[in-house]
Amino acid sequence: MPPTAVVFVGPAASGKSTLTRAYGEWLVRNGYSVAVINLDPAVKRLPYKASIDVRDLVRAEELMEREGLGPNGALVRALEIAAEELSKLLEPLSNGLGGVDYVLVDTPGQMEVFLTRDISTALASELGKYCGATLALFVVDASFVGRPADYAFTLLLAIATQLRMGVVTVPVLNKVDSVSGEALSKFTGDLISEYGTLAKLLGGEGSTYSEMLEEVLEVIARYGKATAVPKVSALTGEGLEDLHRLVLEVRCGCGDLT
Ligand SMILES: Nc1nc2c(ncn2[C@@H]2O[C@H](COP(=O)(O)OP(=O)(O)OP(=O)(O)O)[C@@H](O)[C@H]2O)c(=O)[nH]1
Ligand SMILES: [Mg+2]
Repeated sequence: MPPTAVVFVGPAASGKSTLTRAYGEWLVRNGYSVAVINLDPAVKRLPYKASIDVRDLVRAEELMEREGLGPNGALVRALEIAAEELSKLLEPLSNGLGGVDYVLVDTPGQMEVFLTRDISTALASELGKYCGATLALFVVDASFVGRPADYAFTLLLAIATQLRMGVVTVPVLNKVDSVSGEALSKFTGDLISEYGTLAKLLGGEGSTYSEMLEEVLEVIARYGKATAVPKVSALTGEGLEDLHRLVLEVRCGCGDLT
């Protein structure tokens, strides 16, 4: 059976790489075989062993020296090179990386660079060739649920990711270990079941920005996948079972929007 691909996308430092490792280890502990792909050409140290590593092709740091680029310019250039060479880089997927059940893909911290360049669409297309289903997990820092306007904005980014990559993208709240239960009790992050709560919280903020987001919320609810948002900790392993349940649910339901 072809593998299921899970792509970790999200704002800088939300825990994509740590969660990639934690979910990968959880899968292995539960009897699945897993391969991890690193697509961040700027990362220095990875918390997991990558089966495919974009840094074997290009490193942002080397481009800074060789081409005299700044950190962002080097990342843009590195991702351009990676997009051109992506089918070669991902060639080991053609035999399912030796028949693994899951392929986990870790993406760069500068999410907007990743999403606005060819690499994101090229990735979805390459994964689509070799994987039975592809979905994206949009990793959000759990402290955001205590800031309704910020949280609604990140949900919008998750929808933008879905639109851009053409694969179902669902939010995941990470770092719940560092958020108090009280903060999560007002609003748990589930947009569909708690649509009214989030809309009310936004309305209560009373700024033009939050009013605007309240309207945007309707769009998010229309296009977002109606799933419960898993609350996980990549550090303690809390909630990974719920995350896996979500992955299975999305895989059964669709996988690909193209
Ligand atoms: N408390 C807590 N910290 C976490 C958790 N997951 C990640 N972190 C920490 O958050 C920081 C960023 O984690 P990364 O996994 O590097 O995040 P990332 O999204 O891959 O970061 P970039 O690739 O640089 O955008 C690190 O210090 C992690 O140890 C978590 O579940 N709980
Ligand atoms: Mg990372």
